[in-house]
Amino acid sequence: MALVDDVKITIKAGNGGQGGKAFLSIPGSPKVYADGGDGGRGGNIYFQASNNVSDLSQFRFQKVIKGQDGEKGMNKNCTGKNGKDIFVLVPPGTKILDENTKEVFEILDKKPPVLTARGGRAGEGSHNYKPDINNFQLQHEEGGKGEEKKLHLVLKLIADIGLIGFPNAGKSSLLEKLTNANPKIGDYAFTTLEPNLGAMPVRHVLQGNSGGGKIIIADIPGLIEGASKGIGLGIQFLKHIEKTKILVHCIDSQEENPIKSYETVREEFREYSKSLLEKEEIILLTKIDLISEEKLKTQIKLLRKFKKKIMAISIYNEKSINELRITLKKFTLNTILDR
Ligand SMILES: Nc1nc2c(ncn2[C@@H]2O[C@H](COP(=O)(O)OP(=O)(O)OP(=O)(O)O)[C@@H](O)[C@H]2O)c(=O)[nH]1
Ligand SMILES: [Mg+2]
Repeated sequence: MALVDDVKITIKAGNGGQGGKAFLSIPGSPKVYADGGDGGRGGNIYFQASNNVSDLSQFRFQKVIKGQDGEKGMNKNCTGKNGKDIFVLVPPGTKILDENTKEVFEILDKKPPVLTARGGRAGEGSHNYKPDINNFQLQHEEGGKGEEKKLHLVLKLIADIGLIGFPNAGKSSLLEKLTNANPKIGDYAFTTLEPNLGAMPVRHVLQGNSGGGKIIIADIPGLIEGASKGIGLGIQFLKHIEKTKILVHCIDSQEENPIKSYETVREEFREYSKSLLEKEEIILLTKIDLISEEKLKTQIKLLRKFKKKIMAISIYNEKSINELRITLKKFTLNTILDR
C-alpha cells in the first residue's frame, strides 16, 4: 500500500455537559432545594505514538475526529459523566501543525500523549445556586465548548534502512522479500510512485529482550539523472531516508555501466543534502540470477573503487537474501535496542 504522509484534519474535543437544573420540593414545606448536579467535562483529544501504525492512511477517510461530550447533570445532585478522552495513535515522528496558531507538536516514541484539544468545561448544576422561590427559575450553567482545531499532520518516516537506486533495480521486490510489505512490483520504470514501508522482524536476534523488535525498511521511488530538478518523480521523498542508519544502493547487475548508474544517483543526493552522501551505505547488486558468475565478478571489481561494502542478491536465491538480512541486522541492531 502506498504511504500516506501528509494529511489535513479537523479535531473537535467534546463539549462540557450542561449543569442540571433540577429542584426538590418537600411536600408540606415551603422550601425548595436546588439539586441539579454538575455536567461532565468534555472528552479531550490526545495524540500518541504507536509502533503499530506505519503511516497516516487512517485519516484518508476520517477527516474529522470528534471527542465525546460530557453528560448533563441530573437531579439528586448527580454529576454527569465526563466525555471519554480519545487517544489518536500515529507513527512516531509525526509532526502536527496547528494551522491557526502555527504551533508544532512532534509525537515521539515513549513520550506521554500530547493534549491537542481540550474538552469543554463542565456546566455547573443548580445546586451551586440559590433557588429563586418566586418564579421557580433555577440557575444552571451551559457546558463549555470543546476546542476545535485544524491540524496539518506530516510524517517523516523514521526508517532504519533505505532502499535506493535507479528505477527497475529491484528495490520493491527486495522489500517484499525482507519484510511483511506487499508493494507493487513491475517490469518497468517508476512502478513505485510513493515510498513503501515494511517491517523486518528481529526476534531471534534479540533473545532475552522483551517482545523482540523490528527493523523498518523504506523503499522509495527510483531516481534518475535530473531528479533533483524534478525529472522523473523528483526527489521530495528523500526526506523519508534522511534519518535512516544505512542505505542500500541497489544496482541491477545487468547494467552495462554500473559505475555511471551509481554516480548518477549519488549526484542527485548531493543536490538534496550532503548528509545523505555521508550516510553508511551498502552497494547491492541485484538480479544476479540473470547474469553469469564471470559477469558478476567483473561488476564487483568495477564497483570496488567506491570502497563500500558490496553484496549481491537474487530474490530467487534464499541464501543471498539471508546473508543480506544478517548484515542489515548487524548494522541496525543498536537502533532497535534503543526503541
Ligand atoms: N530475475 C529477477 N528479476 C527480478 C529480481 N528482482 C526484481 N526483479 C524484477 O525486476 C523488475 C523490477 O522490480 P521492482 O522491484 O519493481 O523494481 P524497483 O526498483 O522497485 O522499480 P521502481 O519502483 O520502478 O523504481 C520486476 O519485473 C521484478 O520481477 C531478481 O532478483 N531476479
Ligand atoms: Mg519499486
